[in-house]
Amino acid sequence: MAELNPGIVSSPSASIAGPVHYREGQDRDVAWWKHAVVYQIYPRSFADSDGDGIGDLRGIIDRLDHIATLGVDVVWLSPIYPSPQHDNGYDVSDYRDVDPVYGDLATFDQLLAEIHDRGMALVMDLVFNHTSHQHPWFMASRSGPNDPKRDWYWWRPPRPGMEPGAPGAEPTNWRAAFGGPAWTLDPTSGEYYLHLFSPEQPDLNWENPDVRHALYEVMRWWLDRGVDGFRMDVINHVSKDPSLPDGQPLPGGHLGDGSPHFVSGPRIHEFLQEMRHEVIAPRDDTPVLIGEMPGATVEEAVRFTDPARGELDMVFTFEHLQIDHGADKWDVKPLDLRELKASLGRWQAGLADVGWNSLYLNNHDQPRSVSRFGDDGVHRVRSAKLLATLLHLHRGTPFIYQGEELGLTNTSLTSSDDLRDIESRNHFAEQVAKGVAEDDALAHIRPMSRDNSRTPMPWDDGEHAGFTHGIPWIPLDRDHHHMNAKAAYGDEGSVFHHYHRLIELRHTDPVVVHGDFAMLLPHDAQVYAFTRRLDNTELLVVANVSGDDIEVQLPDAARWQHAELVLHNLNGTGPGDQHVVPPVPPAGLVRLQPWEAQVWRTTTTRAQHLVLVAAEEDLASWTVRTTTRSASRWYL
Ligand code: TEU
Repeated sequence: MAELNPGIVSSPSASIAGPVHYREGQDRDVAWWKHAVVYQIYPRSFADSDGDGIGDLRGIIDRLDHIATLGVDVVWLSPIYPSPQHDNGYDVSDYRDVDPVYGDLATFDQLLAEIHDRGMALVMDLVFNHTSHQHPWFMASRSGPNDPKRDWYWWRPPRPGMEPGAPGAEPTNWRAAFGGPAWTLDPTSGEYYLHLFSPEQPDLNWENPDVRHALYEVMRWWLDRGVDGFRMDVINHVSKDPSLPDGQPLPGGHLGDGSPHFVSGPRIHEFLQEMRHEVIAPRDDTPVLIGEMPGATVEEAVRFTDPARGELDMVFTFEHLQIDHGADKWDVKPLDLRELKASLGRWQAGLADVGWNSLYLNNHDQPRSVSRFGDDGVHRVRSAKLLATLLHLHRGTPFIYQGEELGLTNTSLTSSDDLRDIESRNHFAEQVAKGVAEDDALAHIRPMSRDNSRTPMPWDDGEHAGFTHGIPWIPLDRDHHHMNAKAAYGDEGSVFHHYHRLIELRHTDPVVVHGDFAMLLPHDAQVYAFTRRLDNTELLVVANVSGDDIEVQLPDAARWQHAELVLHNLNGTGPGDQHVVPPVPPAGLVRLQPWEAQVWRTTTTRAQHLVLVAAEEDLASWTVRTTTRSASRWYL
């Protein structure tokens, strides 16, 4: 095996090409990020260089070849700013520095240079809905009602006629995302401050223009340092209805759901347009703006990402990752594949003409997708590759979360001592306080805990998986003897190599970036199938999302008679080894083993197009036409 960076990281096989430079996309008139694949680093858990058990910037630099070799274009760094770490950095106490646990600004500059040297871009995480309670802005604000920064946060007296601190005296009944009321009393003034997440994360008051302009300054500061864009934390929560109405009561208590009063609030579009106008418009380069948007609908996503409106470039939908939620996220329902297809298909259709999708199944807030939607036992590798195949071949920009490319699974979470995440810890405490037995409370948390995705990256089969030479801050809880990066590099059939092939396909075949999307067989509970079409080229993706052997009857068999197999997940072979799967037979019957995914490509001539146009009516009976754009191409 070749050593790209001897002594630091052993590389995958030398046959893998380097990354495609993100500024050298095939269509220069198309936004660069439309061609891109993004890799998210959760710095705490990526690589620790100094043995304190917590990942750091030097550790990332040492492992950059892992990411570059995968072929990705953009690195997204979860927050590295100074922080008391109540929410692992999503509680920022200084927007213009690096937390000493991660390094310093000089090391950051080196990291940025090394990312750029490898032809990749860097996207920073901006947490602008709230700061840490230790941020100097909040400390000034809480110092008293007359402080000039008082109005930078949301301060309110108790409910009329109620004593500060009395049960239910909070200014609204809103529940905080991490449990309890969204208001905390400050005894100094007898007023409450708003925090949609934890009390250590007070919400900034975007109604105040000084706040907004201070935040725009932060953006300029990082852009001038050379970063290439931002992922903006819960950015659709920053505009609250200033009249602060109560929310609908939630079951079992006095708290309510305030989200209708702050999700896509009254001034959100105005704020985002102002941000682009102030920060991005005056620049010569084109930084990407990616909005994290829990609760956003596809109709809103169109407005947020319509280039003509000058707001964001793409947003993260949460809809597809809530289809397995019951009453709340902890109440897990089995996956209904039809609902997943309906949701993703709706976003594909909704953003077909205007705007752009971001595509993800994993991040630092979600359990591992192979455990959630795949089979993390005997079919772990297959199902991880299948999920990747489906996601990466939708239309939009795919996001890979660290470890996803190794097919990492959920942690086993055997003791409440292993819980690290504020949300999981709070939920555990709430359950136990209600009288639930500890084992049951843990079992309740296990499938959805955010800790599932935050365990250390396994780099090799050595002690602590090569993550640290100290004690990891969160237990390394999986079989890293065979599930690690080093093992993946040497195995052509690994999940890692499959991700590389998918990324390469995106970089070499424009149909993956630009092709129209059409969902097939929407009512089938086991098969996920769709086509992508650009001019004469069409891809067929057909996948068995189940542990059964199945047969799929392709309704339009003639179309695939001469198709070429582009990608397959059952072995380590690439396009050169097509003999392992029989070509789609003329009868159109595809046999699929458990968790098998195939990708076919066909090229049609103009004459064939005309025949297909005639058959369009028949097609409608078995496909869901999800784009209107394809119709215009169709008749060309
Ligand atoms: O998350 C926002 C968010 O609403 C969810 O992803 C959240 O983690 C989930 O609903 C909890 O069940 C963002 C960040 O990604 C997350 O890590 C932060 O904790 C949160 O904002 C607050 O900054």
